[in-house]
This record gives sequence, C-alpha cells and structure tokens, in this order.
Amino acid sequence: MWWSVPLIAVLALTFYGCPSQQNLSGSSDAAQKVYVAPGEHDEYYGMFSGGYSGQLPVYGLPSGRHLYTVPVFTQSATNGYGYNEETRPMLMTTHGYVPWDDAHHPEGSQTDGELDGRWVFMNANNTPRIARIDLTNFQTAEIIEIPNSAGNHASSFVTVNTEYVSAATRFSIPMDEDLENMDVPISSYAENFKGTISFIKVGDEGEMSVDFQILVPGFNYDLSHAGKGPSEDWAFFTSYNSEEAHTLLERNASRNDKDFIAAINWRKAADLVADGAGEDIPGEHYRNYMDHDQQLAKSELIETVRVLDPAEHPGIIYYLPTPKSPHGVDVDPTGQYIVAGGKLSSVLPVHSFEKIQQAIENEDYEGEIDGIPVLNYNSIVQAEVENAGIGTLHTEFDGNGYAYTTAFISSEIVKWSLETFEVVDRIDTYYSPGHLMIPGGDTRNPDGKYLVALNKITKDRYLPTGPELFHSAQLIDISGDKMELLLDFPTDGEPHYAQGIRADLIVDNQIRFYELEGNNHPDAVKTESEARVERDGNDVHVYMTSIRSHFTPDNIEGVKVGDNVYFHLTNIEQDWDVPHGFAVMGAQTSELLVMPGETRTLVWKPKKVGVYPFYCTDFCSALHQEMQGYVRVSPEDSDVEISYRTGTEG
Ligand code: RUQ
Ligand code: CUA
Repeated sequence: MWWSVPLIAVLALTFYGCPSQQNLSGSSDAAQKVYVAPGEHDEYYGMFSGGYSGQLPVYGLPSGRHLYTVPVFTQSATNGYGYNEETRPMLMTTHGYVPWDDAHHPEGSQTDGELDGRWVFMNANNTPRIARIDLTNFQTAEIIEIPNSAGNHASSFVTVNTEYVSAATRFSIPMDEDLENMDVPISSYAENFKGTISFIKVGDEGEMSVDFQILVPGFNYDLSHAGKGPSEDWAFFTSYNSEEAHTLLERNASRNDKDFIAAINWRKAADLVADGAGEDIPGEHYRNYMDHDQQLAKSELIETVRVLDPAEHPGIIYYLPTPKSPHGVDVDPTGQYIVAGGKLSSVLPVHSFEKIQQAIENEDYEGEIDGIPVLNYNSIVQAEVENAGIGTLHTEFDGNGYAYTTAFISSEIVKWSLETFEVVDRIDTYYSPGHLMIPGGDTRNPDGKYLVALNKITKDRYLPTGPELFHSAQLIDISGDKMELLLDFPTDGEPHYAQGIRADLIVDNQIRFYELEGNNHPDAVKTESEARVERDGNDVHVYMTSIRSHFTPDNIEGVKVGDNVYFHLTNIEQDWDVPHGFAVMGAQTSELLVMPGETRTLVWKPKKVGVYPFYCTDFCSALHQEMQGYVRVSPEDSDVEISYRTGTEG
C-alpha cells in the first residue's frame, strides 16, 4: 500500500541504499522475461492514452520501450501536427480551434470480437471528440466532435464488428431544441439538465458519423463497453450521480446506495433509426478528416443530430441498479457477465446477461425513471465478489476463466474466478492503479500472458524529477497461477486505458513512405525544376523541395515585412525513414517534419528587415548541417522583386 511505503523505504534505504529495492521484482528471472535483445522486436504494441497530454504514446511490450507518440488532440512540435496548415483543420471544433484535450480510452478496431489492427479510436474528454488513428501510418486520420455532450468520458469503445463507437456525456447539461432555453440557473439542474448517450457509426473505410443519440436522465455517465457473443447487440454504460447533484458531488452524489448501469440494445435502436424513428434536433459538430489523396485535413460542419427519446421507444434501454457510484463496466470474453467497478462499494457486483434478459421478459422491474425501466437488482446479479480490494475500478480478462480487477485505494490487482467468483490471487501495485490492460483483454479472445497496471501515483519508483513525476506502468506476468511483477516503466502523460495489439496484426501493413506520384496536394512540387516562389498581393508562396542535402530554392529575395510567407515543402525522397525538417528564424509555429513523398506548409510572417536563415531540423545525412538557406526580407515599401535560386550565384 502506498501510504506504508515511507517506512519500508526508510528500512530499504538503510540496508540497500535505494528505496525501490524493497520489492524483489528485479530478479534475473523477471529480467529474462522482458528482455528484448538489441535489434529484436517486441511481441505487442502497447497503445496507451496520454491523458492530459492528448496524445497516444506507443510502447513495445514486454520491453516497455517507447516506440512513438501519435499526436492526436494536441499540437505536437515534434512533427508539426496541429501547427502546420495541412493538419490544423483536424483540431477544428464548434468552439473554434482547440489544440489540446484530455484523452482517456484508446480502443482497437475489432472484427468478430477480436482486434484486427486497422485503427485505434480514442476519446477527448474535455471538448467532446473521438479520434480514429490509422495503424498503417500511425497518424490521426479523423476526429469527430460529439454534439449535445460535455465531458466525453464513456468513450470510445467499439461493438464487435466496429459497427459503432460509443460516447456519452459525463456532465449532464441543459438541452433544448431552442438554444435560447439553454441559459438556465444551475440550480434548475433537476428539471433542465439531461444526458445523451451517442452511437457513432463507423464506415468500411473507418469514416465516422453520429448516427443517433439517446436522451437520458441528467446523471453522470462514466464508462462503457459493448457486449459480445450473446450480448453483442448491447452496450453498457455506468453512471453515478443518480442523485442529480450539481454541487459538492463528493458528498451529494454519494448518497444513494445504488446508481445504474444503462443497458442499451444498440442494434434495436439503430434499426429504429434506420426506419426513420427519432427526431433531428440542433447539434452542430465538426467532422475533420485527412484527405489522403491531397494530404490535407478537411473540416465539415454538420448541423443536426438524430435523437431518440426512450419513453417513445420501449426496449432500447434499461437501468441495472449497481452499487455504489460504479466506475468501469467490463464484459467477460463469453459476453455473459457484466462487471462493474464498485468505486465506493464493499463488493464487486457481477450482472448476468441471461438474467437481465429474463428480467426484461418478465417485466421484473423495481421502478422506472423517465420512461426507462429499472430492473430488479436481485434478479439480475450473478454474484458479488467479496474481498476484491478497496476502491475497485476496472476489470480485464485473461480468456482462461479469470478476471483481474484494479483496486485504487488498496493499491493492488486482484485475480478472481469467473466460475466461483472467489478471489484466487492478489498483487501489490506501485501505486494506486486506475485501468489495467491485458492484450485483447476486453475482446472475445484475450492473450492471457501479460497484464499492465496503469498507475496513478508514482512517488519513489524512479529517480525523482521535482514535484512532477511521470505516471508509471507495471508489467505483470499472468501466465501462471501467481501473478509476478516483471517490469515497471514511466509513461508519457497519464495512461488511463491502453490496448495491447499483437505486432503481427500491424507490422505487415506499415506504410514506409508516401508515393510521390500519389501526392495530389495542390501545392506539391515533385521535381526541383518545378520549385519556385510566387507573389500574390501580400502572400508569398514558396514551392520548395527537399532531398539529401539541400532545399530548392535555398536563396530567396523579394520578401517584405508584412508579407505572409507560405513555405510549401515537398520531401521528394522515396525511401524509408528519411524525413526532412524545416525551420525559419522567428517562425511562430513549430518546425515542419515532412515524410518522404509528403507536402507540409509553414506560414511565416517576418516582422523585421534582415536576412533570415532556414534549415533542416532532422539530422538526415552527413551533410545535414549544410542543409540550409537564406530569405532576404526588405522593407515594406521596397521594390526588390521576387527572385530565387539554388546553386547559382545571385
Ligand atoms: S478512467 S481510472 Cu477510464 Cu478516465 Cu478509470
Ligand atoms: Cu534534411 Cu537534415
């Protein structure tokens, strides 16, 4: 337990001189199990959420090597995502350009309930959005905004064939067709505030659209997971604050003994919508996507959204009473059991899908809320796992009949049987795990070899770095009867959830460079002879190429103070792992990092007269330092004409 560490740490310090040697995980046996020899590759990709970094850091497992970070909801100076003109539209929202978010749950696309290695979806919690990351190039391919929502936390979980991705409002908000009526006192929460649960349709190419929203009472919707097998037409969403408090939730939303899991028959709702059910209400939202042909992100504004009122469409949603402010909701590989994280509960409740179906059939209800039947708790609960730790949050499965649950307060992972519902093993974590991840652990077919604990608190685990410490992940061997800690490593940003995907599902589909012929960017230049500089009023367009180790052109004159200079750089290399960078003195955005065959644009507004150097930022060849050039900037009223050259004296 983390609060008991200082004492142990002091003892350890006395005897070994190092506080982290208190546990014996550094045994050579454990080291062997995570050792990936130089030049060898890991068995899994670990796609971790970056939490408040808004990105998707990617680690190799079991080694814990940090392989890459995919920029998603946040601008990234590392490669210019969100800074350059081509990718800025990805971050467009109805609130304007939003270059940051809080990303919580990466989820891999599935076919027939198994990971298929095509895409990873991830939610933005703050300004509600869902991103789709393409695993052929590890770039964000699309971001869709979720309307009528605030705090998109119960997202982005997929149905068994990636028909839909889920979203739900964490913070209920006033909702009205007439936007004027949204200006209401906060104290009118109970009468005016509503939630929505959204189903985002995913097309064959991955393109997303908000298919429908279900209007629900003003609780806080927290997490979700779709069913599988017998329950595959259903999706489950936890909620808290069934008290509908709007202040001091810590106390006021912890009164009720039970809150609810919303069980939604998404198939039925989707069929109804396809037949024209529901109502289109205002719901402005952006859909931003990468146009691969033009290598440019595009934004489109969608104005309405289809909404279903459960009172008018019986059979699409039921409430499952669940103790007490539940957090995670996880469905076992058979699709039979729905496990809720009992954040404030002394037991871990497990609902049975079969019993839920019976209760629905028998109309075995204990009440109704806004037209939503509340099923009888005692009729649907299969078991309450005792002794599963304190502050249980999330559960994953090994495919061998066991479930693993994180306990935040008692700082441990607890392994229990899906047959006896008894705890069979437990292991301490360092410290306070939130989510956990087993590769495929929320699919029909988990790989029950490793488990990663995604910890919230780090304390003394690594060399201290001042008040701020990276979060930590711990790799645990779950292949035997006893869990064994193998490795821990710091993570970039807060790893809420993660996905472990078998490397062979991804490796063979990798794009190594973009074909220059396929580049239809309107500002691309594919040969040095096409490179040029053109003035158009106050705009100067530099159509530039890069190849080892020069830019064309590299001497530019005739730019004036007050101009907007667009550097459109096409990297005409056709080889793997030869990006070129571009930076110019005084630029107010990041560098560009341009992949072979790709075009990227940096806008520069020189403020002072002078001669400005530009250079390549990525060490690309032995003569990388020579990869540079100059732009001459003349006074606003100067009559120096545009001219440019490479390799000739001016
Ligand atoms: S959360 S620690 Cu998924 Cu954002 Cu549970
Ligand atoms: Cu091109 Cu360094």
